[in-house]
Amino acid sequence: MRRALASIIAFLSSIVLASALSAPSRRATVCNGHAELCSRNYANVTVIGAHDSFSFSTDVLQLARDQEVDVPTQLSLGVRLLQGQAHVNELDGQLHFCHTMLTSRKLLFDGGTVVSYLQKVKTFLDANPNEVLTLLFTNPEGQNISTVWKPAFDAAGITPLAYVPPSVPVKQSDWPTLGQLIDSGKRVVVFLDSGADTSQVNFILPEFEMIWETPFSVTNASFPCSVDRISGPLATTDHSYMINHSLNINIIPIGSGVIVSDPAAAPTTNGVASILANVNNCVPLGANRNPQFLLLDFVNLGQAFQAAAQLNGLA
Ligand SMILES: *[C@@H]1O[C@H](CO)[C@@H](O)[C@H](O)[C@H]1NC(C)=O
Ligand SMILES: *[C@@H]1O[C@H](CO)[C@@H](O)[C@H](O)[C@H]1NC(C)=O
Ligand SMILES: *[C@@H]1O[C@H](CO)[C@@H](O)[C@H](O)[C@H]1NC(C)=O
Ligand SMILES: CC(=O)N[C@H]1CO[C@H](CO)[C@@H](O)[C@@H]1O
Repeated sequence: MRRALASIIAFLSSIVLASALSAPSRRATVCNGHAELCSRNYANVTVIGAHDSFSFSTDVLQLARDQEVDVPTQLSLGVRLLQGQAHVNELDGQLHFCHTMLTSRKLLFDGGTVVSYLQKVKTFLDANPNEVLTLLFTNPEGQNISTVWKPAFDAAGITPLAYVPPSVPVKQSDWPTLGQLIDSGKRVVVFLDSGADTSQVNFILPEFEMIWETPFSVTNASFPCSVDRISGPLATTDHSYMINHSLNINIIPIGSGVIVSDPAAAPTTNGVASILANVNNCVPLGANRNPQFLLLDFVNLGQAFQAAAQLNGLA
């Protein structure tokens, strides 16, 4: 009896010991859908971004839309960068995703509050623990990052998931791997195009100090490449980069005009050939590396995810 008890105790303690020893092996084995990506530097993976992710509509008469499917659907398709620009709405005093004619030559579209948008993003992150996501927001009004932007991330529960680099700017080669970001639980990388100051809010990173962009509002289907926006002390080659691969048409060609994204062209624009041609135009400017981000309209049309897989050597 006593011997039986002793062997039961020995057996139980071996289980406890085994599980204690196996605890550190809780390492992600699949990252953003692929085992091969776990050991890749965050900035060395090409991902599809949804331009104006908030401005989705299936209504063809809604000229101000840039997407057809909602943010959860964009994410389920494989989008891993969400872009949007935000303004404080005069009616409710809240930060809303929207675009306005005044700041971007685009028609008005109210995408709801930033908090409600980020709550949907949080739902996705909770359900998909092995995914690294980039949020790239535009702050045309220069809204305060401590008093306006950060509270939105706090309210949605994103702040604890946001990656805080040891110092800023981070060189392209110095980012952690996707596996490291996932294992540390800090798997959301947040950039703001203007107004970021990491001495005030440590996880809202200044975009152009680390990422350069090609021109936006492109109306030339050949997508000539140039370094359009960049800043900070790092060399161009130490930045990663984003191509704005969306094609617009000018519907009011007077003055600077009013452009709308062209859904009829999207299947071609988002096809492998058009994307790879744009990438090839840019690679010589990007230290012979592929772009980290391909920012697209109408992400559900075309074969963008196939193009990204090819660029990542996965297809
Ligand atoms: C990742 O690194 C490989 C090898 O240097 C390179 O061919 C590829 O273009 C890089 N991709 C990005 C997005 O940096
Ligand atoms: C944002 O608000 C904080 C707190 O009121 C203030 O200390 C900071 O200077 C403001 N930042 C800017 C850029 O105005
Ligand atoms: C479009 O881009 C191509 C490739 O750079 C260039 O040759 C052409 O002149 C551009 N067209 C216009 C109308 O700017
Ligand atoms: C017209 C338009 O929406 N342009 C956007 C292109 O994407 C960049 C992303 O950083 C935005 O800053 C621009 O506003």
